[in-house]
Amino acid sequence: MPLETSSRVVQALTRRGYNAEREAVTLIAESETPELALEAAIETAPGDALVLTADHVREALETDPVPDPEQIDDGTRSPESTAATSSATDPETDHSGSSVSTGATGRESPHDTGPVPSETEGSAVGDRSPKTPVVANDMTGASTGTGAYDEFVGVFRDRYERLSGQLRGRVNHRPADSIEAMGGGADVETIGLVNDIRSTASGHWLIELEDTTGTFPCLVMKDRDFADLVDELLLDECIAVSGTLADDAGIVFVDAIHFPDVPRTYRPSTADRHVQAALISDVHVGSQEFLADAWGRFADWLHTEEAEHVEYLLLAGDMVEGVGVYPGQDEELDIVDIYEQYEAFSEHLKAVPGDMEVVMIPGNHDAVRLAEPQPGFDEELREIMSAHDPQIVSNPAMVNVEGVNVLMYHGVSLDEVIAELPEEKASYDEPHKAMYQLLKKRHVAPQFGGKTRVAPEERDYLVIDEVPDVFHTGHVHKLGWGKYHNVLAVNSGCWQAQTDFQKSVNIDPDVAHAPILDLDTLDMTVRKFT
Ligand code: D5M
Ligand code: FE
Ligand code: ZN
Repeated sequence: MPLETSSRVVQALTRRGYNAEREAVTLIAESETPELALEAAIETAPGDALVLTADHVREALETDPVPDPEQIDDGTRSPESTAATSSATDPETDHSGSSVSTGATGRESPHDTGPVPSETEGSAVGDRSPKTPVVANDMTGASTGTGAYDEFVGVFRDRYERLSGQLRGRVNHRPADSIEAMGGGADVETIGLVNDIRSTASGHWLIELEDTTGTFPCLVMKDRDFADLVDELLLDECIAVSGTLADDAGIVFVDAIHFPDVPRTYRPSTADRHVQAALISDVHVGSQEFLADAWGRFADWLHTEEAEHVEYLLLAGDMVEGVGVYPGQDEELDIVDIYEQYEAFSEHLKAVPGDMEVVMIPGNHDAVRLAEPQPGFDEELREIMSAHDPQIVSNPAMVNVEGVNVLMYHGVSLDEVIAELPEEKASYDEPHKAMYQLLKKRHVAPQFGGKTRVAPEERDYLVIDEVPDVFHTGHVHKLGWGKYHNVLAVNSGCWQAQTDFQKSVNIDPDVAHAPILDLDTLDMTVRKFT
């Protein structure tokens, strides 16, 4: 099988039991003889390596007769270059639900859009030939947590180790228990999880950072130009500070705050053919408010020629309304039995063309444990939804679609980010901005113990190890998208009209929109099926 595309390289590596850094994949795919480069890189990697790194590949390419990929300038992307890609725009570009109220808009898309007449139903279009997406970070079937206290300690240790690892290249970390010994006036850099944030009597900010050795207090003076970053902080996220130790060596005066973040020069990978994915969430079948007609129009449209390139359907949770999710929910249920809800959902899914690849993760209304990471659906539910042979994976999961890494996460923590941060940094009207915060913190649910329930596992599956090319969430039932450091963040609205409950808490959902993503350009078009 030729390995000229990133997705094929990923597939070939996965078959051999390797995860790979994205840069490693790119280096292999762009080398003149990818098959040889792949073999050589595997030879170079230590026998017990689980992850093939870019360094392994470079070493292999240097020692092997395979040409150095940097010598091959075929005009395509080169991982070392920091120049903007053709589709890169400002580091942050935003769109939210209100901008599509008159029908669909696209970033640069000329498409005319709107409801599609249903007489097109069933009309055959050109063959789709999607490849099975490769999923990393799926913890389905791998749950080991029992909820014991020491497991929580372990998962936080893992969070700290992995996120501090992302910051270590930028700061020279001094462990909390050895800072004092540096003596007053010393320059200090340290990395920790935010343990406490307090304002002092004079309006400054006292941030307590915790690492594996202890805690240390850090003071951000209110008049510093970066003081507003304190508004962005959530408890338990991992940050670094640099500053000066006070004369008594008891506190660090902060000069800069660093987040793990996404590099500004990040260059997303793209598909090497024109192919599209529909990014959907929050279908809520079983609710009286489920918009069956709109879903039908969407499914019909997928059968039309216009949609022939839409080969993937990514569903980011809340397939069904569930039972007992909030008080009084039974009053609004159309289907009261959870299994019957999934049977009905499966019928609606059957309306989607059978030659599309479907990937789904659970949400908080689905019949899996509420605590995150949530494993993919159990056998009984898989059986019910088997018609499309969907890939059913955990929440969150990193799904590689045609070489594009899509981080799928249902989005319960967005409620928390929106509640905690100032309006301009995260709001229900601009849910993608809340997503930017998660990318910046490199964690899908930073704050522990609030709205988001977290189950302790051997590792913190909620850490964003690898920068995704696309970040796809739902949950807040609002449409919004934009780019953060070239990563496309999409929150995909819902297929459920406003419930009485939502009315009571003032949630005005964006319904029946289908964000359609061009995997070759990462441009997006939103289609409306109301
Ligand atoms: O969530 C849809 C939206 O409604 C999401 O932003 C959370 C919000 N929601 C849901 N339940 C509650 C409660 N009990 N209090 C406050 N806000 C809530 P979904 O997951 O579809 O229910
Ligand atoms: Fe929902
Ligand atoms: Zn939800």
